[in-house]
Amino acid sequence: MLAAAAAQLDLEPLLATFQREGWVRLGRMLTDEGLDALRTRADEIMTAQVRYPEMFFQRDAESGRYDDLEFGKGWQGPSLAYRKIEKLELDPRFFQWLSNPLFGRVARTMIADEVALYRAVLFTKSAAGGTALPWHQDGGIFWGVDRDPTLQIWTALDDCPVEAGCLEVLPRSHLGGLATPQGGVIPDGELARAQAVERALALPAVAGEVLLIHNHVWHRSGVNHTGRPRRALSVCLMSAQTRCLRRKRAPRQFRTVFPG
Ligand SMILES: O=C(O)CCC(=O)C(=O)O
Repeated sequence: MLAAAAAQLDLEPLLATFQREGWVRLGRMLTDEGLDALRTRADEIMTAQVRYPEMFFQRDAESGRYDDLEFGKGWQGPSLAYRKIEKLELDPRFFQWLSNPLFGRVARTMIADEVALYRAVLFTKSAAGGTALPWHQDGGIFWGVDRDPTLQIWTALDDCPVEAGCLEVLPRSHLGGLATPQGGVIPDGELARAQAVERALALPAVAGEVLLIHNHVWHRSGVNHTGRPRRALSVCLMSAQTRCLRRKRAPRQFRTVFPG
């Protein structure tokens, strides 16, 4: 699935840009065959032709508004209108992609020799539009771990121009740490102070393109106006030493993706 160019990629300047800006493009790294395999599997998972009972599903809000999302419903029957599917690592094809040697090289250079998976999520916006995702950071108390992960590797499974609801970031915002101890959605007051809307940088991507996104960089995505699906896989990697702080249920065990 991995493009031959991946082996030649000089990571040093790219990772320096990532540390400075909070994001960087690695280029088109998923082959056409890989794209086909992952798109087909994404549809099979959403339409229940392939089932993993432990996967987490969340459907789009009919209105396209994040505030109208219904939480705690999970699987609601076959549909291409799911906005978020978690635990993609359960699927061998998705696992093959997220454990590819390029991601291993990036993660080992940036994090540690032994690397575990926090989450592998499919963010989809259906041809009908999907749901807007507000400005947020991926970390904080809400994530329930003893240290904040910093590396998310995002792969476009479809062309993702501005009108499809591409990712948008506020460059360098990761340098300020978390906006709130809880993490997650950024409060309006912080957004206004940082002039986030005025300074937002759109990151349109072509299918197969890979971006690194720092967990703390403020990011968001809009609704999809293209009439075609817009799907992307986001993989969060971290040190295998990371421990779950959850108390209400048994602590999560994180799967090692790149052994030491
Ligand atoms: O692809 C998207 O719309 C959202 C991605 C995202 O928030 C993430 O990767 O953390």
